[in-house]
Amino acid sequence: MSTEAIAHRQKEAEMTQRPDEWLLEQGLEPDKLGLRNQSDIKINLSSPQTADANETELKLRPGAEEDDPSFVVKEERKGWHGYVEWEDYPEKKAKAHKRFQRFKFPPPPEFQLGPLPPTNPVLEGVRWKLWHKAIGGALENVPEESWDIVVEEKHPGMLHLLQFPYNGEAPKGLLIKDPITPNELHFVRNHGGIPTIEPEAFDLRIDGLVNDPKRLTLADLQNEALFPRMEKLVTLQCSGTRRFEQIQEFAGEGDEMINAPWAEGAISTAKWVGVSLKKVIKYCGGLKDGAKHLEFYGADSYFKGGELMNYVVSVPWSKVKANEVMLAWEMNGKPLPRIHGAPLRAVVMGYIGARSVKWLYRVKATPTPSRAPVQSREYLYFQQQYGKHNQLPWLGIQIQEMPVSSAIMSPWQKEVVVHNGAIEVEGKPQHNTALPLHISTSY
Ligand SMILES: Nc1nc2c(c(=O)[nH]1)N[C@H]1C(S)=C(S)[C@@H](COP(=O)(O)O)O[C@H]1N2
Ligand SMILES: [Mo]
Repeated sequence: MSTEAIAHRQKEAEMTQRPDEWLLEQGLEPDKLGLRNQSDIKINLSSPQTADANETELKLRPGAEEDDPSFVVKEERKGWHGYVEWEDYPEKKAKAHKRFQRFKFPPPPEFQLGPLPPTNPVLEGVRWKLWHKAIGGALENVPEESWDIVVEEKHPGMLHLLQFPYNGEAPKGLLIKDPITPNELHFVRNHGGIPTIEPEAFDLRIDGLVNDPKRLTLADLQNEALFPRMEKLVTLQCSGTRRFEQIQEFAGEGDEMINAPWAEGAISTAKWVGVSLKKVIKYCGGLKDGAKHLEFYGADSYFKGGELMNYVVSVPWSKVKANEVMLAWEMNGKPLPRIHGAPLRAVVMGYIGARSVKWLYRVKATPTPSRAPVQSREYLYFQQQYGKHNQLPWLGIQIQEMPVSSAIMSPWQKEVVVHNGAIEVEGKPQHNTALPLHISTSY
């Protein structure tokens, strides 16, 4: 070999550049770009599902206190599977907190920094699963049982963003097919497991500042001699919808909650049948002086900051008075699916989805908005000036109404369109409208 050829070979061997280097430098493959870490923070990008892929087993904290074996989480009502009452029993909440403190849980996923895994379910929810295992008893098998219900009740084409608690949306093509979203394709946003409540065993408790507190069975609510039937076409929108875009476009500035990376699909329309909550309150003798809000209690168990609770939020009486809050048991002509809140849920028209409480078992009239974390510490608007790290819950405004969101659903993001002078563009239902945006436009 000539010296020239040898030198050439050596030079070739020195080429350590990755072949797609120029694509990366030009930002053409942003998801492969990685992270320029100029801090002391150790960031694990290899496992976006948990910060450490090996930490999927339940581990005791070193020096953990002895467990109290007499504390077993039980279901207290026959025919109510997966329902544990927390709000009535502060001592029980305290015991759950103590048990919870014995364990060391893996840190939250870092998917906002690393690429999302190309899997369906996208994220597994390892921490939520471990929280259930740690508390045990009636909640131990809830993650597996809830996933079985997803498989049974949802369309096989769903995009599972988070396996547990289950969060899923329909792919764009299926979502815009019909103005009314079929039940199997309606998006799902859960904060915990899915309770299964037998309709015959169910009752709704109405208490707090009402003149005549009552428990109403499903048959009572469905009795047209007591309450006129209400039927409404309502578009539900989760306030987290399009979070993924927000993360991509405004990294570090916006909503990077360790939750479902929603695309445009956390919005769906259904025909709901039920009764107006206003009539139910009237049937309970109306509100007492000073009552201004209605607190809604969901039967699922929600883990937040090392505490266990039921899913609780509130809406103002003015919203109820306008007949814009329905207690619904039917969805698109079928009994409410378990995953959408059977046997009874709230449907709050024109508010963020979070107020439409599923597995609704209690309505309590109160003087103030709910202090529960989902109402008072989450779903808040902040003035931009506060800056992300100065946002204290009491500086926020609780989100009820939410601006309209509309999106082009076809063509897709960054898709190249070859056309003959006219581009076909399709849209999706807007909040509060029943009809999809379906436009054809030319340039
Ligand atoms: N009990 C209960 N109700 C709930 C939730 C929940 O986690 N638990 N999630 C809320 C949120 S954030 C939304 S967006 C809607 C979603 O309703 P869907 O799953 O029927 O689409 O339910 C709301 N009601
Ligand atoms: Mo939501």
